[in-house]
Amino acid sequence: LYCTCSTSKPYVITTPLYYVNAPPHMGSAYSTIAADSIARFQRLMGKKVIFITGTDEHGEKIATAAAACGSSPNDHCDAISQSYRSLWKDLDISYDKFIRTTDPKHEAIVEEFYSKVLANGDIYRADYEGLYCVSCEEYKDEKELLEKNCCPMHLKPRVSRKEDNYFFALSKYQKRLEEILEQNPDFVQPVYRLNEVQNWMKSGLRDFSISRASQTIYVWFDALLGYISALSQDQEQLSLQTAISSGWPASLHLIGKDILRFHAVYWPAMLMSAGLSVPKTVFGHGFLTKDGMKMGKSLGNTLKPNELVQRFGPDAVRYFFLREVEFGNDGDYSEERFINIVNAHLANTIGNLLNRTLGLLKKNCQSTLVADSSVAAEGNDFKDTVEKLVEKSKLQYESLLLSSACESVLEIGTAGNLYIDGRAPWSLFKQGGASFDSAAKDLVLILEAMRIIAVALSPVTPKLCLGIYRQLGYTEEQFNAATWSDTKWGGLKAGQVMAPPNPIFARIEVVAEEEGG
Ligand code: ME8
Repeated sequence: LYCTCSTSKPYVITTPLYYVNAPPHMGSAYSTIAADSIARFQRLMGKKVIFITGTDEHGEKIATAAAACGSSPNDHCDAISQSYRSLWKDLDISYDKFIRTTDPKHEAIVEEFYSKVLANGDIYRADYEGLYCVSCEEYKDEKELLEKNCCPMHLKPRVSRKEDNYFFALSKYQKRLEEILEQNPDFVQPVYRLNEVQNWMKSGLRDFSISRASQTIYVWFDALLGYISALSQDQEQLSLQTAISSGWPASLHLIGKDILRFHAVYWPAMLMSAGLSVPKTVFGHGFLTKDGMKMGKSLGNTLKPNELVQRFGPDAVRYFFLREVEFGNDGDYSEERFINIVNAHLANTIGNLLNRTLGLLKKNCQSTLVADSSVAAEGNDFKDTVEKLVEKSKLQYESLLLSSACESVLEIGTAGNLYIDGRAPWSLFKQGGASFDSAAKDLVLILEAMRIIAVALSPVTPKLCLGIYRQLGYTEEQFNAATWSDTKWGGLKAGQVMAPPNPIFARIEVVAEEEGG
């Protein structure tokens, strides 16, 4: 059942399907930004990528949220779902499919799947009594309780429920799940999340309720299937089979650690029951915190991503969270740190290096390269440094070490700054003769390094990288057609004309607050 993916199979990557109980916050944006950078990297690697995101529109808290703002559930869902789409646009999210779980096509897939699981004898009816957390949409064990019946995640009391339910026979899959985890150490990542799942499984899997006898299908059972129905969305024939032939199983489910067990345990068991392959990898990232508290819709302490984007632009937001948070771990947001990092890395290390190099090129070489970058690099170890760093970043992207990948690419910029400062081409130009010629070659080296940065950092900061490419005399089409093979040294050629200097990334200026203001 475990997929050994062939090269022709698309790389299918998913974000969680977000609840529409409230507009997106920085936590929702974080998962999606990370997924987008991975999708973009895989496209650079030549993969056909299917990047799935969307909204989860069932469940009690959504109905409650709609009622609270006086809208009908449909209008409420339409409006919030749309706010996700528009944030994704503002953040340059290159998704391929946006699935809404209220889509009738999705509902048809859920029915087909349900009947397969039913036919397999994995659904039975029984009474159930327990404590339910509406925010998690999950029954909780006594041992998971804080005092006063509170859910530790949402700090809200759980409600006692007794219902006639349909259950999914999860316990039947204990052994097979253990085998998957053992045989595929990459199935749950990072490794400390795999340990969490294994520990959780040790206490024995309990069957879970998938529907109240009187009601619709349990939100989680329904929502997870969104990943599959997204794949058959545009197919003429709507069925599990078309979804599968369109790319199932997923290569990577990217989720927050809060919903790890649904993805790493419930979901593979459901898939096995229906006779489908399990995903290749489930990656559980950490939480963004603000003042040390998980940022979340239920807690109301959110950072508004659209405000951040408006103030600082998409690249700064994408870069900060991917570079600053070690992918997998929690990370804290502070405005001061945000501004410092973005200024130091994007405005100084990259932007300023490009700008001063283009300034020198304009002044001394009419903005034209004097040599092929491969020729200019002869007998110079700067090229080796760049090649090593870019190779390192590739391996890091492949291993989902996104922060390290950013770091390696930035090191190319740091090496460029060191090189230019050491060589001081501005004085060599003044000396004339052979010194002038070697200074002109130095500029070619730096600009070639900038070209490589533009390709290698494009999964993280696409707009900024397009800006670099343009200044190096390329078109947007050429940028869009770039692949990872373009990180190879030797792209810039003699005679190529660069744009005049024009800062590609404006430093964020901190406006000192007025006394008392
Ligand atoms: O759970 N830091 O939807 P959801 C980082 N509908 N990421 C965070 C975060 C934070 N503070 N808060 C939330 C659901 N997230 C279900 C999913 S999937 C078939 C159904 C991210 O709107 C994180 O990825 O509550 C988390 O898993 C996701 O938002 C949950 O979004």
